[in-house]
Amino acid sequence: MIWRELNPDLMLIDMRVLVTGSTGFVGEYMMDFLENKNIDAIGSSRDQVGNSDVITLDIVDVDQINKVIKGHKPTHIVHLAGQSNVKFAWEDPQTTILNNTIGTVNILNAIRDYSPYTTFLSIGSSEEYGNSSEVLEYVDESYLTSPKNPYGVSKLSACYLVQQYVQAYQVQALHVRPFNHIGPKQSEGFVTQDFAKQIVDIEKGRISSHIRVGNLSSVRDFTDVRDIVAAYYELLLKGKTGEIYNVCSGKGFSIQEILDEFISLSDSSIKVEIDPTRFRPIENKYLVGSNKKIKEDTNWSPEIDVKTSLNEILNYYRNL
Ligand code: A2R
Ligand code: GDD
Repeated sequence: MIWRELNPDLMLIDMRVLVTGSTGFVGEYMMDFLENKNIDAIGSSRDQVGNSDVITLDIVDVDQINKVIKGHKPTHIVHLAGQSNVKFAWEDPQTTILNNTIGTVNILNAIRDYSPYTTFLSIGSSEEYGNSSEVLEYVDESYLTSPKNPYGVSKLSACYLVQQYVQAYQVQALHVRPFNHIGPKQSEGFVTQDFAKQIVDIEKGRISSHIRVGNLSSVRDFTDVRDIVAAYYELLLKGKTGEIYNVCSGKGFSIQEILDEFISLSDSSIKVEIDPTRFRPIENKYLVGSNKKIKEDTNWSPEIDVKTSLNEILNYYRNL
C-alpha cells in the first residue's frame, strides 16, 4: 500500500498531472475536467501547438520522453496518446504497435528511471478481450483476453508490460479497459461520428438521402466521454496499483439500434446503404463490460445516457 491509497484527499493539493495525447478526443475533455478542479495539468501532443503551454512530445522518441519525465516529474500521468482507430490498425498494424505498445513501454522506462513516485494510468481497451460472451452478458476484468485485431494486441501487450513493471520495478501503474466512448468532437472514423455527420450532410442537402454504413449487427457498450474522464480521475485517486479496471456502462446496444436512434432524431428521409469498405477483416460481434469493480473501488458511476450523447453529437454537426 502506498500513501496515495492511504489518503487520496491529501494528494489533491500537490497533484501535477501530465496528460499525453491532450489534443485528442478524450485528451481535451480530460484537460477541461482537471482544469475545472483547479488541478495543475500539463498537456502534451505529438505536434507543436501554437503559442500554448502544451508540451511537444512524441512518445516513440525515447530522448523526448526521458527529458519530459525527468524535467516535470509529474505526480500522475494519464496516458491517452496512441493510435485509437481499430479499422486503421488493420491497415497499419506496425504504426499501431509502435505508438500503443512501444510508446507505453517508453513511458514506463522513463518513470522507472526518473520519476518512480509517478502514478501511471495506462489506457487500454475492451478490444483486449476480443469478443465478450453473450451468455455472460458482460465481462469482468478476469475474463479471457483474446484480441481479434492488431489494435487489441497492441493494447493487451501494453497491459502485460504495465503489470510486469509494477511487479519488477514497483512502478505505480494501473491499466484501464475503456469500452466505446462517444461525444461531440470525436474524429470521424468512429461509428457515431460517421453516422451523425452523414445525417447532417443529408439534412443540409450536401449528399443524397443515402447513409453509408458498415456492420450493423455488432453490439457495443457506449459511455459518454465526460463520464469516461471522470472515471479516469477517480482511478488516479483511488484505483489500486497493478489492477485492471473496465470503464463502461454495462449496457449493450447494437449498431443498428444506434443508427435507428440517430434516424429518429432527424426529420429528413434517410435510406440506409451497406458499404462493404466499412467492414473489418474480423468483427467483434459483442463487447459489453461489467463496471462492478470500478464502482466498488471508487465513487464513479456513469451519468449520461446514450440517447443524450447521440443527440448532442448530432447537434454538434448541425452547428458546425
Ligand atoms: O495522431 P495525432 O497526431 O492526432 O495524435 C494523436 C496522439 N498520438 C500521439 N502522441 C504522441 N506521440 C505519438 N507517437 C502519438 N500517436 C498518437 O494521441 C491524438 O492526438 C491522440 C489520441 O487521440 P484520439 O485519436 O482522438 O483518441 P482518443 O479517442 O482520445 O483515445 C484516447 C486513448 C487512446 O489510447 C485510445 O486507444 C483509447 O483511449 O481508447
Ligand atoms: N467506424 C465505423 N463506421 N464503424 C462502423 C460503421 C461505420 O460507418 N458502421 C458500422 N460500424 C461498426 C464497427 O464495425 C464496429 O462494430 C462498431 O460499429 C464500432 O466501431 P467504432 O466506432 O469504429 O469503434 P470500435 O468499437 O472499433 O473501437 C472504439 O472503441 C474501443 C473500445 O471498445 C475505439 O474508440 C477504440 O479506440 C476503443 O478502444
